[in-house]
Amino acid sequence: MPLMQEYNKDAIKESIYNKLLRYYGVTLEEATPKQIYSAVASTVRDQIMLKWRFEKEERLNSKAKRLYYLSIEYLTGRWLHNNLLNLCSTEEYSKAFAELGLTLRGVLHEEPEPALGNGGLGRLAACFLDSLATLDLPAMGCTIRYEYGLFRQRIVDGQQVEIPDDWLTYGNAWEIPTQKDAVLVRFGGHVVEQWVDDVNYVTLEDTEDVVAVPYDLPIVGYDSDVVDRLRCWSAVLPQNFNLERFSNGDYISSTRDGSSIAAQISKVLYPEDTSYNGKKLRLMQEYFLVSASLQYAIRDFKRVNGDNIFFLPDKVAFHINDTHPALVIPELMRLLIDVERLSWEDAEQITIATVAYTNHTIMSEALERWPESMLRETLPRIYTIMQELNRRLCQKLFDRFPGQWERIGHMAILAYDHAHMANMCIAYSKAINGVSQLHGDILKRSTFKDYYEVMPQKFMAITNGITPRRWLMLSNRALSSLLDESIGLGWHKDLMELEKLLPFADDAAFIEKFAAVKHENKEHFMHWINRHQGLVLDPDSMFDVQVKRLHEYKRQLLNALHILVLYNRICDDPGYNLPPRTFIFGAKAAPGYYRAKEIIHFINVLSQHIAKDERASKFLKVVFLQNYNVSTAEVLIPASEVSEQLSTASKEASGTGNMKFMMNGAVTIGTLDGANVEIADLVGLDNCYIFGMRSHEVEALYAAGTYRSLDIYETNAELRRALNMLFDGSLTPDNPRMFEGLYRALVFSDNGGMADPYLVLKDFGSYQGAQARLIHDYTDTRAWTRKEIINVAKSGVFSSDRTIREYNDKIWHLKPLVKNK
Ligand code: 26Q
Repeated sequence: MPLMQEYNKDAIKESIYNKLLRYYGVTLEEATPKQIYSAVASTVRDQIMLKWRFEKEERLNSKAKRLYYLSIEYLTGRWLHNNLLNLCSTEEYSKAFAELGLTLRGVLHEEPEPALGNGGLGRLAACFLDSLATLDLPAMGCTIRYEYGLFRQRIVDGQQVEIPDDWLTYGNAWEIPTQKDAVLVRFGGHVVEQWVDDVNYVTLEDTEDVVAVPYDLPIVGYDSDVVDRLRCWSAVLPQNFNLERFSNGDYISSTRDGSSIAAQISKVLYPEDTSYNGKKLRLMQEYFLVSASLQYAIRDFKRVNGDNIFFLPDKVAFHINDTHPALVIPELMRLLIDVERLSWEDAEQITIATVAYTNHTIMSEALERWPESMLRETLPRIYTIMQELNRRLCQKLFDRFPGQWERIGHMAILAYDHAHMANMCIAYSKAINGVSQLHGDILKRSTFKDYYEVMPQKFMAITNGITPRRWLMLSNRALSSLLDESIGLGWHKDLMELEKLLPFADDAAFIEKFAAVKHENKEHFMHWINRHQGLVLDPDSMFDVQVKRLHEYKRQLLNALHILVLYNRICDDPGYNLPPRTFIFGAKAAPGYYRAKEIIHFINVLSQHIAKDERASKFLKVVFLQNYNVSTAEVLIPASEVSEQLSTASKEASGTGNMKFMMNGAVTIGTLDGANVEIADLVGLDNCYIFGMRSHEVEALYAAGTYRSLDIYETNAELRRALNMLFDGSLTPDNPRMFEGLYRALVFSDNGGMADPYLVLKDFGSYQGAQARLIHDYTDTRAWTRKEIINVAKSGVFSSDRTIREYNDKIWHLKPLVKNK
């Protein structure tokens, strides 16, 4: 990479001086930290743009097939460090910073956090882009340029408070507006059909139109010449928008047809969707993303490959990340039929050959269903296409299962007044993918069993992965250096080489070095949290971590109740003497998810309660991290020793946090769910702590309907005591019944629903047993460190490079832009 090597520290320094002067008219001494960040980012961007050209030209020359990966979320985290790393420039920049009196950490910290996602699904999309570019594969990520990302979380009086995330206030140094690729997206209106010479022409009239303007973020591959892009569409109202009325607060009549909802499309990630208008806005967001991306993709296809649309499946792949972009299917049909003038049959064939779908959940409330009336009103032409897709599908199903109306209703796209998006994705795409082996099995065996019977060849399971660039090289410099010096540099390009570490697991000198790295990372985190939340941690205590979205199925409550039981034991036993532990939680609850917020409150109350007890707090500390996000994860995960992965078996499709912890040497305590199953297989039962019901047992228990958590409450005295503390005033004397709702939901089936649906009580005893083994093992530092090393050594398979290769071999069939590298 001659280009980057020429960009040495002196050139970097000069370029930073120049940018400061030209952009802001200031010297380095006068510049604010934000200006410095921005100048630095701009120098990095200059380097990227040179490579960007290469991608453009090479893709045109080779007419390479391109992937469009559509996702309503992209949880990218900050860019500067990642771009430096992937350009192999971190070292030169660090030298330049040192001479300028700056620190890398200080500059990085100034970048606003792009939080255009919630959790695993969005982060997976970001890891995929990193791997696609690294593997030189031509790809474009597509999403929405939300002006406000996921809320920022503050904890006030122990409770979550949501603050708007105005991450674009200071601009975004990486984005490149690309007005020339703007397209029109049309909503509402009515369908007009015209027969001309036996051909049915369908048009839409009186629509409400929105302009989709793309802003591209460059995606630099690691040590690669390819720069892919993440295209973020922004919604702008066209000229007929009446600005004057809008500024007078008359939002409703400010647009031509009297509705203002379109103006909100790219305002915020997940607007509340409890109201009709909230739901409709979300539907509009999904169509906006899909329609803009597809129109552009077809335009680009023609520019590169000419007008013969029949070649589309050879040149373009659309990937649907969960059902949120499922409208790709009817929108592609619309474009092929109404615009390209293909027959239904041809359009259908092309669509199926071009589109693939990944499912990320079996939780029924997250499987998208839209009221038919809303679709008809918002997207009338799309709706008529879905009707026809449904009619043809049901006809085939009827031939196959005559008279089985219930089964057909279950498989239909439109049934019981709702559109079932997952069914459309399975029926009209070439592949449906599960995100771990277990999840893939569950989709076949249970969730989409009927479909599996009809089209088994479409079902795949490609286990998720994480990019080792961000989650090891960038976030864990200390471990990366130790790896370099012990197993060489091969792991940078092939993470399976981490296995070379195995022999070192029994090498006393290496074990010591590895433990020192962990300790250094713990101290680093300790300073970090001290700066951010004013907390003081003991770096010699065990760091035990559960960070992820807050959801009942993830069972943060299981962890918290176990801590409460430990606390009671300490209070009861004057001779208690086990290694001190710091339990760290981080989680955001969806704003409308009452129970999840209650759990956050409970964890915070528990934390304060323990902190007040001088003796107990020698052994236990509970920390709730505010506003858990990608940047926090980068500091926390390398410092972690125990990774809590407690989901009710069958509910966590894969998990990717579990992989990040493993790769950084934390030992998993978890159920046999999602990718935990594969982690346990890889490291062996001696190097992780597995507990709880298996997924088939959970399914059988639900089916039998015989579970009574009350029985467990009555028989397990320690657990009962902890549960009683939720309403007896021990934790909250001013409001004794504060958490009675939590307690009741675990023990009684108040509202006709099942008590303890996520089996917290059922798995408690087994969890407690695993915890006892774990804490016993931790006391032998050497044996424990050995487990950590084995975890790192076996984590190579979870590189998203492996995941992307599998997707490419089985589904996309893209060719690298650079050959013989
Ligand atoms: C659906 C309908 C209406 C509003 C919101 C939603 C919605 C939003 C976000 C549904 C789901 C999500 C996010 C899901 C998610 O993050 N899933 C995770 O995906 C990871 C990547 O595959 C898996 O590892 C996790 O197991 C899975 O929980």
